[in-house]
Amino acid sequence: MFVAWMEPSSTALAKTKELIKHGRERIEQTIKASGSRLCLYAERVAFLMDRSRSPDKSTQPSTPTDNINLGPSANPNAKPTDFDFLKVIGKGSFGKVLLAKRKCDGTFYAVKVLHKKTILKKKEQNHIMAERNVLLKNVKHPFLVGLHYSFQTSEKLYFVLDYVNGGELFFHLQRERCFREPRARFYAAEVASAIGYLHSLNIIYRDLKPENILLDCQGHIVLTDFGLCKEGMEQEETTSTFCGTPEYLAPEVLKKQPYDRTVDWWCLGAVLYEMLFGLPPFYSRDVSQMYDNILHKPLQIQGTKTVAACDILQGLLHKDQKRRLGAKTDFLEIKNHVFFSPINWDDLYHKRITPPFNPNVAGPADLRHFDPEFTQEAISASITHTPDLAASSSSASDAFLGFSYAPAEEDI
Ligand code: ISQ
Repeated sequence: MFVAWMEPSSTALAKTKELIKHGRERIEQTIKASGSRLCLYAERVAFLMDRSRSPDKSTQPSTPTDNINLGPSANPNAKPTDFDFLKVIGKGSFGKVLLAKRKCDGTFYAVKVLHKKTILKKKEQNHIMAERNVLLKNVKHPFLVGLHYSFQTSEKLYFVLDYVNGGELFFHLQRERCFREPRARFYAAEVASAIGYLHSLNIIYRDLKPENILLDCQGHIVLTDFGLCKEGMEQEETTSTFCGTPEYLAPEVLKKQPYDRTVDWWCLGAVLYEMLFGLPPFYSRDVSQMYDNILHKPLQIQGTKTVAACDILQGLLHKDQKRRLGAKTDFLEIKNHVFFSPINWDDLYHKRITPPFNPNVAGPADLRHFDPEFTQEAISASITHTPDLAASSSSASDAFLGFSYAPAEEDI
């Protein structure tokens, strides 16, 4: 059964304009978030030489920090110089994610680099080492980014993760404006499966956001950036200082009220809504208006969508967390909702359902969704001999000498 809704043409025009505008804003946000600061090699050399002449604060020996327990993933033999660091592919308040190529075998990884100082300063040590920390638990799920191993220097923690190369889900969404229900259902089911698994380990994802939802080379969902330092951020992330995409924030998070696992079902609702309509729920160009909408505006569901889709969106995007879908039996309620009745959850988990879209990458090492100019430069420059100006192995600045473009030194 379908709920039909015809748009008057002027409204449709206005909506299209808004979609284009939102798309542009999203691209700008993505560029900002990826923060790829590309430094010309010559500039880099000049900078390093200049620095060696007039030492400033950045050349002072850093205060060594105690070892942090990285749990079972810790690899005591690994070090930053094992990698060529190629590009910043993600940024957060605690550090960065870099595309890196392991020198010994040429494998690409996404290496998450966290500053111990920042973590300690933000009184997050307990959180990073907390027993509930995802990276210290044996977290393994087909739709969560895989952690290969971790290591540390006196200043930084490094987490060696799968490099996922099918592109951001929302990059593909932007190109197509919105997805039909079967495609949106497939992605939402894989996201829900991952969230359900995290909840089974008592982990709340909390701030699922568009840039954390990637596609692998086959077109399956991969969630990144879950679990690190989620707790304890409330004090800093006020509505005015929050840095990132605020669209998916649940009302209770915005109000800084206690939240529970239902916060993730709100986010799932937001993802599903955006896939079906091309804009986040409660969207406004004016951020404070959007906050107000999230807190007070009833959910509007327009267009031709099935009753099942409308119902699950109303359930997931319930402002009252106690009445939200998932509040009683968590993932089971989501799984059993009629919207997901075409999904065989066992087949889904085992990746026996062919993804509705193939990102068209040849394999895990295919960097198609990667700036081709950079890739070419990196390959040709990597075989060129360059003088070693590196200061120390922990700074790992030697890792990118020899590349025409490199991430800024403080990134690695
Ligand atoms: C893996 N591949 C691509 C991007 C990523 C961003 C964050 C964490 C892991 C990632």
